[in-house]
Parts: sequence; C-alpha cells; structure tokens
Amino acid sequence: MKKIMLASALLCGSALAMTGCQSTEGQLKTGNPLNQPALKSTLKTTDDSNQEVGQVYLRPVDGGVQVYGKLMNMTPGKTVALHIHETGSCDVMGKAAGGHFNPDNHPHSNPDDMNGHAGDLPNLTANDKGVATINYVNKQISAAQAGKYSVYRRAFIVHAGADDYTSQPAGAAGDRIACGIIEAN
Ligand SMILES: [Cu+2]
Repeated sequence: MKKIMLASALLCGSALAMTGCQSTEGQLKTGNPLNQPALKSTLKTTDDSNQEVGQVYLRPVDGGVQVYGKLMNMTPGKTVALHIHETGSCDVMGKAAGGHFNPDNHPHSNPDDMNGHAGDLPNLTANDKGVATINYVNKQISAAQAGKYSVYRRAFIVHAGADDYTSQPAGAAGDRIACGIIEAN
C-alpha cells in the first residue's frame, strides 16, 4: 500500500508537474475546491444486519481518480480485498454486483497494472481498532457520470479475504462481506 502510494506520488511529480500536480496526501490536506469528490459510496455489510461500515469517495485528480475513505468494524489486523464491481446492486449478499469493472476485457491483476481490471484496487488492512483506510489514485477509471470508464452506479465490494492479485477472475478474495453503490456526491 505504502509502496503503491509512493509510486503514484512520484509519477505525479515528474510527468505531470506542469499541471500543478500535488501528491495525493497534499490534495487531501488542501482539499482543492475545484476537485471536490464527484462520487461517493456508503458501504454496508451484505448480511441481514446491513450495518454501515463506512464511506469511500472518488474525485478526479491529475492522472486519474483518487479513491479515498475509511471503513470501520472490520476484523482487526485482517487484510481484505476492495474492488469496483460492474453492477450497481448489492443484492444476494453482494453477488448481484457481478464481476470486477473491466471495460477493456483485461485479466485480473494488481491495481497498478494498466493491463489489469479497471476496478482493481489495493488490499486494505484493518488496524487494531478495526479501521481500514484507502487513499489510492486509480488511473483506469473516470468519476464522470457517463462514459466507458465511468464508475457511476457501479459498486464497491469488500471481500472476506485478501486479493492475491493473480488468481482469475477475481484474486481468490472470497465472500463479499460489504457493498456500496457508487452515487453522485
Ligand atoms: Cu471484488
């Protein structure tokens, strides 16, 4: 996770410096008013309790879409997968969300692989209080409300286990424990 964020920051600093690029951390702190989150998702458990676990926001940044937020009530110390799935439904324990968002019909991979699924995201690890955070720039999706790469009205899925970034078609991450439809913010 740390490594991935660092890589994003470096890319930002070098290739895109002309556009006034900031690190992801800097963008979060300054909250550039021109780049407020365009989309938002409230994630809830897929079981009958339908308990809210947190929010994830998406906003356009230089070179991609920043995906950031906080999930609570996770199993402390546990690493789990987070993906964007193609269908905006959380029914049937999250199964109705379908497969990973994959507009270019690529194989599943690690999230930094531009030839993987657009919906691939880094694994999350909950701290000792069961809180997991994400702050990642996805370069293969759009936060617009239409278009081939738009994630509007698609769904975040949290799995019971970690994504191995290799197994097809979804990283062998196990059951779908939480889900949230991506809505306009
Ligand atoms: Cu998934």
